[in-house]
Amino acid sequence: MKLIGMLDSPYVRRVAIAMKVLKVGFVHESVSVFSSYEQFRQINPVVKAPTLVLVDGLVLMDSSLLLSFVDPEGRLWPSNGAARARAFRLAGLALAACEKAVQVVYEHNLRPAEKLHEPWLQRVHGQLAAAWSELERELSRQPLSTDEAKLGQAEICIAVAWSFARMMVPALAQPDAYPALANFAQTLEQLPVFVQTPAL
Ligand SMILES: N[C@@H](CCC(=O)N[C@@H](CS)C(=O)NCC(=O)O)C(=O)O
Repeated sequence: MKLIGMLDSPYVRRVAIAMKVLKVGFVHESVSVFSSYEQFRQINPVVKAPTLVLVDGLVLMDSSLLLSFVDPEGRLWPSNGAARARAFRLAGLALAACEKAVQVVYEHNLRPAEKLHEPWLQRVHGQLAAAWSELERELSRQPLSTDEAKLGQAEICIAVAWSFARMMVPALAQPDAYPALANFAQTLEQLPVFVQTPAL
């Protein structure tokens, strides 16, 4: 299997880290959806990262679907009802944060400055702040394990989302405002699987 996309994408990085945790073998090809658009288009005409090319050549996309495909038993999710619901909630919040941070980056990098739509940007900033606040409250109330042996999709998503936002939109991810979240992500970033799968 080939995982296509750059690790500066939180979606690509979450899949790469999860596949390593799951010990699913893959080859990573770091192709950009922007600077290597044409090369990416040859692999997947929809140009979405991450893309997973299966051994028979079938092309899959969307990080959550890729992870469902490579982990049909859901080994990176708790099986117990309440713990499972909480993990889904946390991963959902982290994925929403990824989406909102990406939207801010696109708004600034892809749109001419005079065409920035301030009301939309303010709405996205508010949504991103809400996702961080919810995560901060959850992690303060009930901390998550930082043990590499117990890493699940929620833990991976949260750390990857925070690190992406710190890298791309640091003003919108201030550690002082979300200390539990920042500490959690910083701790996970020191685990070997995270260090071996750097965002850049
Ligand atoms: N929901 C998708 C989002 C993937 C996504 O938006 N990836 C970005 C890179 S971070 C991308 O492909 N951007 C190019 C585009 O949308 O045109 C997932 O989970 O994989």
